[in-house]
Amino acid sequence: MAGPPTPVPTTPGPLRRAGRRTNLGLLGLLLVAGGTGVLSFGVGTLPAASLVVAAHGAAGLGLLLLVPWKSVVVRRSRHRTAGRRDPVVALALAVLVTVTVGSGVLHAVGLPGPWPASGGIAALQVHVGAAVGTGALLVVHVWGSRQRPRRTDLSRRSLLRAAALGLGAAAVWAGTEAALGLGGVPGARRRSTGSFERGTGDPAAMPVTQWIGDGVPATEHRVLDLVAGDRRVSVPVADLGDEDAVRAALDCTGGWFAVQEWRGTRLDRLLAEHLPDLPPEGSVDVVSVTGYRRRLPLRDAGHLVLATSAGGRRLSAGHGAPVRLVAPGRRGFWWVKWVRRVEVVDAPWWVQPPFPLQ
Ligand code: HEM
Ligand SMILES: Nc1nc2c(c(=O)[nH]1)N[C@H]1C(S)=C(S)[C@@H](COP(=O)(O)O)O[C@H]1N2
Ligand SMILES: [Mo]
Repeated sequence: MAGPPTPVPTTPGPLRRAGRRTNLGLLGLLLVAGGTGVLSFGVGTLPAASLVVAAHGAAGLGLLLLVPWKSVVVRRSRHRTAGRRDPVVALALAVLVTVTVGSGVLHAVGLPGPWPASGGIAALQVHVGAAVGTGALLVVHVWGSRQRPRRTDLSRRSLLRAAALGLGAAAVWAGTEAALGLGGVPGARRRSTGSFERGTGDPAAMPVTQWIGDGVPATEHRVLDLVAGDRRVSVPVADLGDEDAVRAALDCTGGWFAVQEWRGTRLDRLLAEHLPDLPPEGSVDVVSVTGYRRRLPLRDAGHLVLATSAGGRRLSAGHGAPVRLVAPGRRGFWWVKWVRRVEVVDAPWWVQPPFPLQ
């Protein structure tokens, strides 16, 4: 594209200051958004979840505040060659950030999908996929940047500016939430984890959800193995009690939740009955007949239920029959379906992949 050099456009007023600080602000918001996004999948209890999800919304929406500045930075960099980034990466990054923010907002407003037109994909699935892509491209885009940390990055002025950006971002988020409420859109009714209610009190109306690619077993297994060291007890599933009931929300990271009355046997009682004198510390591996598994702290056993029914009806195959884990206060991926084995182990619960692999 040869031709006479175009003059560097002049920029009005405050936008003239666009530059390094704009880029640092964007980077900071993207890092906070990515971190709180992942964290939002890990937090299942309400006060904590509200904070994480609010911080996430603020960081994500706060990006919009910097768009006018960033466009000046981009326009200026077209007139330089030194220090220019790969324009293909930069463009792809801009597209991915736009898709990430757009799909996040689509979910929050109340169009969570899954839409038939997209092959049954939900807004949050698009969102997380685009966010992962954003993270990868961000590394490439920032790598080789000539920017090095400067002492002035921690000056009083810079910190004030960062605080102003944080406040502005929080204001955009609060304004958005208020608008959703005033508009009476479906998004106003989402839980503080961001999930929409689907099938409360009516398990049959609850979506059947797999984490990645697990499948509903063709036949029901009949025994549950309880294991600790070299002790192993096989309990017929038909003998499991139903004396323990708990009302709890199954809250899927796919963006929906349902409250049911779950009924079955509390894990601490089951273990005490069949494997007496367990040490108080350690973990339990709850393993599905499909191989899907989660490790939980043994001291939580008093809050965990091996459930055989929901809403007064026997569990359906899709929802985990003959027995599933009910883990109140934890996100859906902890609620292992089709439980075949419960094994007490010494290793701490966090010695496992943070999210299931199947
Ligand atoms: C580059 C990274 C990311 C950006 C810029 C971003 C941005 C956003 C935005 C703008 C929203 C809408 C907030 C609102 O309107 O209140 C949102 C919602 C959401 N995001 Fe992200 N996000 C990112 C990464 C992630 C990741 C990695 C996850 C999960 C692993 C995630 C999970 C969520 C969830 C669950 C919601 C719905 C929250 C709600 O309904 O208020 N995000 N995100
Ligand atoms: N064995 C097994 N258990 C599982 C899953 C899975 O894929 N396999 N998915 C988990 C996830 S992500 C959720 S949200 C809940 C969904 O339960 P439901 O299908 O009964 O609605 O089951 C959890 N238990
Ligand atoms: Mo889920």
